[in-house]
Parts: sequence; C-alpha cells; structure tokens
Amino acid sequence: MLICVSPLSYHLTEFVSAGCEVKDYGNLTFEEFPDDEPVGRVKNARAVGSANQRLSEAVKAVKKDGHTTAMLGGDHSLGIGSIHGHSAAVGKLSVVWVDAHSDINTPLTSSTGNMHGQPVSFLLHELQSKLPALPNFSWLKPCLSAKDLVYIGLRDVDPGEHYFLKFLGVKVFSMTEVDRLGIGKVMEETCDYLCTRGNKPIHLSYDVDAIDPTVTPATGTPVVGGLTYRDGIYITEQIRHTGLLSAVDMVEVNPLRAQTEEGVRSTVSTAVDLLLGCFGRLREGNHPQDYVPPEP
Ligand code: 6HN
Ligand code: MN
Ligand code: MN
Ligand code: MN
Repeated sequence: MLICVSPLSYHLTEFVSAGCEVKDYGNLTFEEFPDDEPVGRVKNARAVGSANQRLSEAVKAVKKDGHTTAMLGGDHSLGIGSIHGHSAAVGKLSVVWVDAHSDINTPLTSSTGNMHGQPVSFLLHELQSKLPALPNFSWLKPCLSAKDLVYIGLRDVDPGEHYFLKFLGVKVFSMTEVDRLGIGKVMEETCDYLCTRGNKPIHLSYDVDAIDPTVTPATGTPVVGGLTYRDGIYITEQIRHTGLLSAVDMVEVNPLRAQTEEGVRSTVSTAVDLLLGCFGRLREGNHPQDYVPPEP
C-alpha cells in the first residue's frame, strides 16, 4: 500500500486486523510552488504537474514490488500520477472511475480551472490534441484508451465533459442507470464489458463524493442523490471478485469540509470500509484459512 496525504493513513491497523498484509510506503511530500500563477484558467499547474510526476514514480515502484497499490488522497488530480505510474509498471489497464463527476474537462473546457476536474483528459490518448502545454507536465504521456474506461455514479457533468463522453463512446453508468438497473446489474455489465476488452489489470479510482453526501459529507464537491453506502461497498466487492484489481485510489476525503465531527467520522469510516471491500472483506463474513471450530 502507498500512503499519500490523508487522515485515512491512521486506520491501517484495521486492515491488519482484517487479515490484509499491509506495507506502508509512507506519505509523499511534494515540492511547493509559491508563485504558481494560473496558466490560462488552470490553477496550480506547476504544483499538480510536479506532484503527479513524483506520485507516478512512487506507484510504479510499488507495482514493481508486486503489490496491489492503495493511494489515499487527497485531491482527485492525483489520479494522473497514480494511473500513469500503474500503467508504466504493468502496461495497458482498465480504469473504473467511481465519482459524481467525470473529471474529464480539459484546461480549455474547465469553467473552474480546478485540476481535480481534469485528470482523465490528461490520461486519454484520444484527447491529446485538445490539451495545451502546461508547465511541469512534459513528462506525462497518455496511457489510457477511452474504451478501457468505465464510469459509475455520475450526476454532475459539465457540457464539454458530456461532449467528450458521447464523442469517445465511453461506457457510463450515471445515477440514472444505477436507478434503472440497480447496482447488481450495473456491476454485472461493468465486469462483462471489461472482460470483452480483454481482462486487463483494473485501476479503481474511487472518489468518495460518488457516495451520497448524507454518508460522506467531508469532501470538496458534494452532490445530492448519490450512491448508497451499500451500493458503494458492492462495487468494491465485485471489482475485487474479478481477481483483476491491481491498484485503487481513495480520494477527496477532506475532514476540513464537514460541518460536524460525525460527518468526518462517517466519511472516513466509509472510505475505510470501501478499501476493505477492495482488499477482500466480505459482508457474509471471512474466516481465516486455518480456522478450526472448538471441540466440546
Ligand atoms: N472532483 N466539474 C467540476 C470542475 O471543476 O471541473 C467539478 C469537479 C469535481 C472534481 O470531485 O474530483
Ligand atoms: Mn479536489
Ligand atoms: Mn473526482
Ligand atoms: Mn467528484
């Protein structure tokens, strides 16, 4: 596991007691850029470019160690380095992006200039011609094809993003599909789709704002009408069940954004439960391989 910048790192003991082997690769520290002037509309380009280069190298090294990577964030702009480093180590990937947002703006379609709304555009081969050059981004090469990307949970998509999703034929299960089909069918179709695409290693990029803000309020851009806690856990169980999960990001956990202590607790414990689902905790129960019931 790789720890980034997150209160989630205090919960590692829960993974150990759930029977997971945990190796903490430590927190990454990032170079600061005090004079990081906007480039066009894009904010913090130098800091984000530099941080993602470091993260990419760190994730690549963890994958070369042969571990399933867990990257705890932090802002979803970190998806750039996490997915880039993962792909640099193992080759072509499937990406499952669970989020209220599609995070596929380019610097030109973004109305906020926030990099966390743009990571996917930097990763896709198909969008390279739409990207202006940014400082500290020259190391980044696209590594993902639009057909190897699946979204779950969308309910706040900007006009430029909607255009790209349609134009590129990206597989999307918005909240409308979750309502129509139920999460069971959504995951069946997701896993079938990934299978037809050749069963590549899966990168699960999980933004806690995919879950309804009544459950995960401590996040930067909450949107009403999200996934239930149970939908959210089911996604992790099914992705785990494919046997292809190779890296996971758990991002946008931000204790500073909750109104109450209970809001922080609920968000952090949900994020921990989602990670435990990724690493094999089953709601039916798990028992150790060597368990023997006591004889009278
Ligand atoms: N996130 N689409 C909006 C933007 O600023 O581009 C919101 C992005 C939210 C990003 O939650 O990771
Ligand atoms: Mn963010
Ligand atoms: Mn996101
Ligand atoms: Mn989001």
